[in-house]
Amino acid sequence: MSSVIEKSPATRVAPVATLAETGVQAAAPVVEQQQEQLTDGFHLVIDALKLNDIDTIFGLPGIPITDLTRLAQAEGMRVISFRHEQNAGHAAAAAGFLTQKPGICLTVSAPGFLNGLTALANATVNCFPMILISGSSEREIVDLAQGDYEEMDQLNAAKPFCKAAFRVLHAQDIGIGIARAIRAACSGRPGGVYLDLPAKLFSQTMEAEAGRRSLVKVQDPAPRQLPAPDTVARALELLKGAKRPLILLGKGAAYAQADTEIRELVERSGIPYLPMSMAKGLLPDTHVQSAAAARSYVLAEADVVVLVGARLNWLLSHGKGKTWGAEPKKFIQIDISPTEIDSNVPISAPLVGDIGSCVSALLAGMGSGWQKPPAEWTGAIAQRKDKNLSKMAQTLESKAFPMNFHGALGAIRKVVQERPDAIVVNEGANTLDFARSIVDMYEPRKRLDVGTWGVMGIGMGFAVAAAVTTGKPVIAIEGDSAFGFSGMEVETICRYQLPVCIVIFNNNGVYKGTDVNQTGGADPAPTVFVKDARYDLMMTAFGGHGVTATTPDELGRAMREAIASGRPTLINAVIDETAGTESGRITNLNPTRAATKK
Ligand code: FYN
Ligand code: ADP
Repeated sequence: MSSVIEKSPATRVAPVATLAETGVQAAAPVVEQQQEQLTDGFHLVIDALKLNDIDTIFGLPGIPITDLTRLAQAEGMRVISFRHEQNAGHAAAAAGFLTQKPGICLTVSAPGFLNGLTALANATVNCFPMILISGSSEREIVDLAQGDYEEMDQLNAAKPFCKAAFRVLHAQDIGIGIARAIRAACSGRPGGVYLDLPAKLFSQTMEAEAGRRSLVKVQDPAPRQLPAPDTVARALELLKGAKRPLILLGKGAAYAQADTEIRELVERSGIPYLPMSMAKGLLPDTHVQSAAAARSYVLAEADVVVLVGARLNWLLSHGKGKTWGAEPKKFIQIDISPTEIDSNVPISAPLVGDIGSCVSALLAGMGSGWQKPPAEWTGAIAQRKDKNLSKMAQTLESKAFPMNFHGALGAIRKVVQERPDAIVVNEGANTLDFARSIVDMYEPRKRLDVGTWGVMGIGMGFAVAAAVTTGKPVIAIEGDSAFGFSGMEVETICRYQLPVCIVIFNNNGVYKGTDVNQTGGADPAPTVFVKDARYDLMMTAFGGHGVTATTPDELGRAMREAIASGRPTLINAVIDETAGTESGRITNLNPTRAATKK
């Protein structure tokens, strides 16, 4: 164990100075007590994380974990300190998604814990492995409700929003507590885990050797789960008979890091595929079998749909209704969570297991002579794709001034095409929805966005995590409203000098900048912002590079300079304030208002 503390003995060996040196008869040398080596809660937490190859903590110092952050850094861990725990939590979750190791978010008690809870819940919903570790107040006081500093029963508050929640009261249990949290976060369906560490735990000491022995190196935290052979046969039988098959790739397929197997399944079967937003790049979006530009058509017309790490939730209209056409569908579902099967509609051929094992089993069963889908199916898709692609191409050359979404995203699209290794973070309403279909991705796990919940505020946390875990350039494509949720982390990005280029789509409001206060009163409408705000000055305020772009050429140039320099950069992209629709492409989710009173 690297971090051992020496318990200073009651007496110590005094160097015996000679009479000549001191003129005084030297005291008899004291026999040195055996120096007992101790460790403490602080060091045990750090050693347990390091033992499990966790080298980074995303957090925010404060009582009772400030010294833990200092010691962790002193012991060689990377401690990324944020301005708000929600952003640290989002960073931990994104790190989990990118690395398959649980991202660690460390917060203070009560309010800091609560700030981290949104990210913990979002990680759980999105199946990202993350551990929220929070200091907490003393059990004996909390349980008697005697009013401790930041008193809160954090363990029970966390439980509804995570896969598992644990509390450790004794130093000798820290090793097993962290091991349990790691396994809970990574095994099966990944997700968020809460670990509660009361303040008194950190200063508890124990004999160093016993402490070392109490630590647990988690063996195989996410064991492979193989599908039953009969389920593979059933799925292949169904797929063989399909006239209009479709493969639907979800973010679970991206997380699984079974990239080669997934690509082989698509290409060997010849089946068209549709990527959900965070699965983009598993195969390049320009791939001939991509049906992304014919989404409505393939969802409505497919007769057999293979779900690979994708849930039939709201993003897929729950697998029913007009999105899915009139003809009944047959679903094959690959998922590690058995209870996900039949969540919305009956699944004809469930394949329960990890995606790598399931896809490999399908490939083994397909053999080499697999019959490709009928040409009328793939031809019809190509026709619709071409129509949408050419319609889109025209909009991307827009030279409208002020810029509209398409003109700006047309410039970004070219930059990402030049730098397929860059990681794109994307949030907003119109900024999200237009970017999703305009900015092609070419490599797996290069797009991080609002995910299953459509959460605003993931931007800067995800951008920090992407830069810290990969070292690659990060392009954060941000709606001006979305950026507002985590904008203070611009200082964090500058403090760590991260290669993050933030592009803010500044159209002066949540959806657009033209709403007015119906009463004619002095207050602005609830959905508008300060007109022509200079977000770029926020970046220069902290030593980064800030610039305003009013044309696609200016935007493209500034992005290329940012990526080449590796400097934190914020580009304030001025967008026509009349552009955009309420809630982007999910306007339909807004409740319809009765006719307003005259
Ligand atoms: C897609 N499309 C394209 C392309 N890609 N056309 C041309 N070129 C390219 N590259 C077409 C696609 O075929 C569809 O047209 C259309 O563009 C939209 O495609 P998209 O965006 O993939 O699909 P859609 O219908 O929007 O998907 C539904 C959805 C999506 C719910 C999955 O809207 C979504 O993920 N929304 C997330 C919203 C969210 O969380 N927002 C946060 C809000 S918070 P057709 O096939 O002709 O239909 C505050 O507001
Ligand atoms: P999307 O929104 O992109 O469709 P979802 O988040 O809805 O993706 O679905 C992801 C699914 O992937 C979840 O049901 C989850 O259980 C599953 N999943 C995550 N990792 C794996 C894995 N390694 N193997 C199999 N299924 C996985």
